[in-house]
Amino acid sequence: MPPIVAGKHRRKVRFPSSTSTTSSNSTNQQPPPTKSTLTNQKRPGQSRPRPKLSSATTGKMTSQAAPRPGIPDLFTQPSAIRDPLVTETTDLQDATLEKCLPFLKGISSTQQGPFNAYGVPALQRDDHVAFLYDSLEDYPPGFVILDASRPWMAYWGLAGLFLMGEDPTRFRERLIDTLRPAQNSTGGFGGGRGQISHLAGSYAAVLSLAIVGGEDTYSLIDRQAMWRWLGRLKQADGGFRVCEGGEEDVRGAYCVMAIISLLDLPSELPPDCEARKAGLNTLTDGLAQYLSRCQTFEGGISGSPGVEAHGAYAYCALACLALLGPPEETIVRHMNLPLLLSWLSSRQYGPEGGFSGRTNKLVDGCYSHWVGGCWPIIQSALDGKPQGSGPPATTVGSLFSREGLSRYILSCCQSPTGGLRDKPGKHADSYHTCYVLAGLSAMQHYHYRTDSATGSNKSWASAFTWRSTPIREDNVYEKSDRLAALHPLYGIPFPSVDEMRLWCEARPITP
Ligand code: FPP
Ligand code: K
Ligand code: ZN
Repeated sequence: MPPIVAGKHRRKVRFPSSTSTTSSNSTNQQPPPTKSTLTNQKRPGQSRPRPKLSSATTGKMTSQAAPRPGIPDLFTQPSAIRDPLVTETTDLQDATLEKCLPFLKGISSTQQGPFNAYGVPALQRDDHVAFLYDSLEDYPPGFVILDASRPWMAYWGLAGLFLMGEDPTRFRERLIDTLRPAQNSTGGFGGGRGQISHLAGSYAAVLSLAIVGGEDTYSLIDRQAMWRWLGRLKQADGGFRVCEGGEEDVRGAYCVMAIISLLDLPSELPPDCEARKAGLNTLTDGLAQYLSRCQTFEGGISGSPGVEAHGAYAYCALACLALLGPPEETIVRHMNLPLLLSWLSSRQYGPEGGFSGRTNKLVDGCYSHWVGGCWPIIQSALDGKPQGSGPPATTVGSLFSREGLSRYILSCCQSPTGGLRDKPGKHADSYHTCYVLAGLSAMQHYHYRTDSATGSNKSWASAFTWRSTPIREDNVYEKSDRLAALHPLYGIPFPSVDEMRLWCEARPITP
């Protein structure tokens, strides 16, 4: 993803009747941390053993000021287990830890409070809401690269605002004006006017339109042309290219399944498409097998067969499998679950509490969604066939530390000028703001499936059985920091999923 920074050029644009409540003007009572020093200023030779974390080393590596009360040592002390080999990777990890520790301890001078009894700072609601509204306004010429990401900018802004309790439907007219010229008569949406259709842009466009909702909005989408275009992206090996002539990867697979299930497009391949010549009949033929080939020796899931496992692709693949059918069938059948659990669990780091995207890389706030979003799907797969209209009577429970991730998000990912970020030292952007908030929301909710689905089309039934309920116990954040819930497979509000689906079901496309 290109970095999207709406920093100093931001315009303060607010709607008059914002529903957000808290204002953030508390003081940081702790003295600023001592200036941090890194043990490894120069990179030692690859073969040199990495210094043990004796208390002296720990003292040098981590700022020595005492943490705020209420924070367990697990989140303020470097991990006891260290790779003994010094490499560029371990240096970067040490430097990242050094940057994060004052934030985890709640003693960085750039953190705003108030801090609660768990030593966790409040969500700076007003600042993040202002940042998101600004992200939907004009950009100066230097941001021209964003012209190819108009549907994404809309999605991140609208989903983020919904999570924060704002009303995204007020953007309905503006969204239609923005997306109408981005749609191509040959099917799908490009990043903006005059750009070829791309699955990522089309996915973001459909999700944004679903969020703002309404008759005019839904009818903007040429569903017949969309279906024909998707047929042209289908490949003989079961996967999808992201655009005509473009690369084939797991993003494509997920975006197509999200689009056809929300828009109730026919599962059959259009009569004239290439994939039919390879013996395929439906858009879903061979897809689960393709995803299965993307699971790597580590247990994670890669963008395409044979490359490195990554959290963002893992989410795409698992959400795609959960759209294809009940996850206790599709995921269990097509993934090695024990190996996947091992890799997914390894994505959460201590003491940071946040997730990394891949082995030997760093925590990043956006993986709160990409990796954090895998967990409810896995949990549901392990809970098995839904039994009633409410949450299952027994559940495997949380398979990761909700507390750790909540701490990382609230302590390390809030930019002092509004918006959320990858990690301390990085700028906020609307991509990270959206996905960090989505991760925090997922921490605050329990997502499960029921035995009844919205709509009548049985081929996508499982996708429409998800519900959510707030988790009330074991929280380290305040009531006022609660966010709205998103559908775990689509990343949009539950009612947006149901309304778009029902509207489309009532207007079937004839193949
Ligand atoms: C690595 O970046 C990132 C990737 C290889 C994947 C990015 C993909 C997404 C964010 C998901 C796209 C999903 C859809 C639905 C279109 P990096 O090397 O900068 O970061 P890292 O060090 O954390 O791996
Ligand atoms: K990253
Ligand atoms: Zn990121």
